[in-house]
Amino acid sequence: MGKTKVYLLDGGSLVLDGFHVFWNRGPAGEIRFPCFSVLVDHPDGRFLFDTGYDRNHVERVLPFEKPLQSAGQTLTAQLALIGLRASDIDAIINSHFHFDHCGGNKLFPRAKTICHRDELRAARGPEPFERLGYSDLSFAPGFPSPFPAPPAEATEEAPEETPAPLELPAMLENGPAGRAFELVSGDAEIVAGLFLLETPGHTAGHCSLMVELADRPPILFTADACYSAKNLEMMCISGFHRDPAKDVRSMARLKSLAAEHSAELIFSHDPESYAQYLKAPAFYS
Ligand code: 5PN
Ligand code: ZN
Ligand code: ZN
Repeated sequence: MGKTKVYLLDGGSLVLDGFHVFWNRGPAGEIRFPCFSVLVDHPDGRFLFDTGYDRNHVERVLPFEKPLQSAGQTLTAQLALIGLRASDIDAIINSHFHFDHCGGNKLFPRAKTICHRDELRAARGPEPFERLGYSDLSFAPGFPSPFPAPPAEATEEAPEETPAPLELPAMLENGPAGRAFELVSGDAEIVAGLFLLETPGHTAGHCSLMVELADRPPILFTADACYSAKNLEMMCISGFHRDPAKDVRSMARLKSLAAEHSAELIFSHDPESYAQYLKAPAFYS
């Protein structure tokens, strides 16, 4: 049986103010940080953890984040680096549905989408202050979006004011617009040695991912429960959060999980650490 391989797929970078990266601490000023996706090539399937941002979406809806994404940093080009096509991906696992983590989901119509049950609900009906974060709903074409992609021909009707309650049974059967969703709650072992771990607070259903490997300690992908090593050092959460107290507890959970499993933390948006990580076509195994 093959060994699990983990690839970081570079997705370019964005800019935020220091007060958004380090909530209520700053200092102010632009911070450019990386965005990436993770391919877990496991004996039981190929899993993509997050799918980065869609450059067109960010240029249209959040141009102030100054997206830099070359042709070589698209998800399609990154997969090609390791000889893969979209149809080779069996499942997407989303840490959460902020636009910089689900922008590429639509490229994988054949893959099922695995996420926390609470996260799908949150994306379906975000709080007003979460709308920009959840602005790219292209992963679930049935969801009403205040930022609809420009229609191909005719203008679509205006989005509903208040989203109707989520019909979970219908969604579990079909997924939004025919996509297959697998909703988890609680910590879950997706396949042997691949753990989706609840780290809520940044968003309602945020999760981190731990991957066990044959020849090295496990890797714990924090996703946005901890942007960077500096955030962890300072126990300082990002300025985007559903529940700041839960977000801080999740950061503490990541710290204790890393200690308990001797895991290596890989942070979601850390310019300094990212320079040290292996990037595809290189891999961790
Ligand atoms: C990178 C980034 N930019 C803006 C937002 C937001 O409004 O909620 C989350 C988020 C981001 O991750
Ligand atoms: Zn986020
Ligand atoms: Zn993010």
